Amino acid sequence: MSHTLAAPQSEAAAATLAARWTTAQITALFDLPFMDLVFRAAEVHRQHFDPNAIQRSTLLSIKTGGCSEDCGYCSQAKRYHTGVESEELMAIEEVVEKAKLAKANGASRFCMGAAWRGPKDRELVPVLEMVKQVKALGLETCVTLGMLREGQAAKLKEAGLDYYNHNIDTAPEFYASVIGTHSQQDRFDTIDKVRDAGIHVCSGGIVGMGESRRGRAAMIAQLANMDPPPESVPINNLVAIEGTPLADQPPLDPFEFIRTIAAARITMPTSYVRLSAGRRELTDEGQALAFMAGANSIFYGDKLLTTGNPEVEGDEALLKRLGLKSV
Ligand code: SAM
Ligand code: DTB
Ligand code: SF4
Repeated sequence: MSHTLAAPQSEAAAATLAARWTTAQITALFDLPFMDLVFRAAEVHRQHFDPNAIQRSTLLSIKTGGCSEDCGYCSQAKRYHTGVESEELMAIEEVVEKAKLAKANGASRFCMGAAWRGPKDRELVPVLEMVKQVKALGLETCVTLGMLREGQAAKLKEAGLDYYNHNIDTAPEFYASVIGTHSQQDRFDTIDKVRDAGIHVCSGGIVGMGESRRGRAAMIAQLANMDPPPESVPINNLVAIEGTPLADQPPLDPFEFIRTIAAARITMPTSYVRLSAGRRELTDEGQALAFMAGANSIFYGDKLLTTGNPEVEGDEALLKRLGLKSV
């Protein structure tokens, strides 16, 4: 595997990159008093980033519903009755129009998601064109299409793809209780293909699916121990969707969600940590705490894939109230 994206600049950087986090060490971070944990995360954040800057990506579902997989949280799995209808791949022109709008609203990256187990080669062709045209608008490009076959990552790179999102979703030992139609190893294999093609990796997971604190720590350890860690790490709080097996999952304590963000920040100091799904369920004060704990990117736009996100106007106002600027 080649690691061209984060070639160590010095011996010290090499040592940091090679450092492996154990689940026990990360559990110990989670176990810290909340204020100590957030303070530590904020210190790490300030060493590597401007703490008053937030990166904004806009998401678009380019192919909604009808997915063959059984991910227990997902509204788009065709086997669950969630009310999400299966749609065809969106027309290229429509995608480009949405990307123009996202840019006008202040997004720096445009992320296109498809409810596929993975694209067939012929399905990838129009997506490559979308990537090309969105990139030509001066936006960073990101796609999340599921598992990739040999050669597909190289084609995406050639089209101008900057980031590929592929989450490891949860702790290795918890994975099979949430997803049965593919394994976590399949996810790692796709991440390797993405990295080998020289595309930036966006990988994170979901909390609040009934995993233990140790499970959350184990998921963070898997991400932090990637060599190099993902450049972008989305931390999603489960959006419990009616019709899915996780519909009745009780909500996670928001402080535990923020602890997960802090642990991601401490263990992946140079990665963007994205406060992802579940932001609508946080108060403005909760979001400010998450930014303090090291989150420095958000999904921006009224919709995620099938569920809501905070309204653009509200986000603009919040960023202004907090004196946060855009990257
Ligand atoms: N099908 C592709 C895949 O599975 O990678 C791309 C789309 S999939 C919806 C992208 C990610 O969204 C999932 O890996 C999961 O982390 C997140 N996600 C999906 N449904 C969610 C939910 N209800 N709550 C929180 N995160 C969710
Ligand atoms: C990620 O980690 N979160 C986004 C994006 N990557 C593709 C998706 C969140 C989906 C939330 C549920 C929905 O809207 O369907
Ligand atoms: Fe399909 Fe992705 Fe949803 Fe899993 S998370 S059911 S692979 S769309």
